[in-house]
Amino acid sequence: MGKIRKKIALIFGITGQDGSYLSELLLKKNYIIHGVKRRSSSANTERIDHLFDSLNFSNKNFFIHYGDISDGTSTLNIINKVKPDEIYNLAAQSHVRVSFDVPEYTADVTALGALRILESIRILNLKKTKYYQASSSEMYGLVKKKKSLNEKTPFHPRSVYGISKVFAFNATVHYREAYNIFACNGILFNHESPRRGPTFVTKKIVQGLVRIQKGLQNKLTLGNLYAVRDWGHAKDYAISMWKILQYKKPDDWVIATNKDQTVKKFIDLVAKKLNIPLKWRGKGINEKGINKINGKVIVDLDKKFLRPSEVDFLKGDFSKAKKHLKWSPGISTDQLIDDMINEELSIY
Ligand code: NAP
Ligand code: G4F
Repeated sequence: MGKIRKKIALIFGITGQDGSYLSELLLKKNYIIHGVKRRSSSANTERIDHLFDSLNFSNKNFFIHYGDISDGTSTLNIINKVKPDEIYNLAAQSHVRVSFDVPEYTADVTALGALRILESIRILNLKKTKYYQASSSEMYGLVKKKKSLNEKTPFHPRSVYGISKVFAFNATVHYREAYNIFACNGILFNHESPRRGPTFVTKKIVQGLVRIQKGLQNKLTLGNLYAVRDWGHAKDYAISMWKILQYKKPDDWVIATNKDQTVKKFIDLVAKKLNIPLKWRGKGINEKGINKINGKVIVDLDKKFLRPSEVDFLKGDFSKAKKHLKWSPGISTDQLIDDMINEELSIY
């Protein structure tokens, strides 16, 4: 009997939160993984260092290539060299607030980066290569009614990040329709983990409150406390990415938990778990979180963390994925917060 050929996956954005969980999942599923990493002056592989020999850039089933999706030639060359069965495009300038500061760069990477990969698949005539696009609930932007959003809800992006993701979403649909490429969008709602970047709100809150509890920081300064988000665990969401590419036909899928919380509620939950006695006082930009026992300000607000236009409400209806992909979130918000807190506590 001949050996079964291992599937080959190429991951753009392998050094990010999702790239690391997806890599772990695919290695368990016996894939050969190729990942693309940008050159940086300091280490940017800490989320995947446990998966390979970082000096030699490889292990048996795991290979890292230098590349950048703002560079079409290198993107095409890597895809041509690897000829993957599956491409996961997780690479992006992924911070919404930062996209207000660097709009042109965000569009180049987040919008045109996806186009460069899709064009490479088309030019190289890779008929069997499947493509996953990391689309985002940020594309919904301004929603008319505060109800669960699904694959049919129209997009009204509120940032250049959101606009760029809408471009990449549409490019993915277009390459599927025009060139018959197995190209799919996962419309993922917010997902977090201990590996979340430190400037995203959940990680900032957990890190800040743990440090306050340990006496290492006095207060946490934030922006809009009343934005509503649907927060899942990145580990669960990596499973959905793989399932999307295994489905019998290419399609677009909402991945979410269908639960919603405000930023303020998230702070309350973390504070409670850390036994920090928190009460709220004041209104608007002067609202403050205060330690009930000693009266010290633990949380305050600064306009610099507000956005010129905000996405007020995000909650996702994942019933299509549940029905056809048999995907549901396995990790609750409560467990997500425990996971993030435990990781943070283990540092000190
Ligand atoms: P992340 O932690 O910020 O990771 C982004 C990845 O993209 C990193 O590996 C980063 O490399 C890489 N990257 C950035 N610019 C690049 C470029 N020019 N060329 C090649 N690689 C580049 O984001 P994440 O949370 O894992 O999210 C993964 C993807 O899903 C992103 O596209 C994001 O926009 C999208 N998304 C995320 C969420 C969420 O809630 N997490 C929800 C919906 C969609 P460095 O490590 O060098 O920075
Ligand atoms: O954690 P955030 O920065 O995530 P945001 O903007 O929802 O974007 C994340 O989720 C998207 C999916 O919907 C992804 F596509 C995107 O790549 C990223 O992963 O902010 C969440 C909310 C916002 O409403 C923000 O205004 O928290 C509010 N917030 C309040 N204070 C803050 C802060 N956000 C950040 N980053 N920092 C603050 O101090």
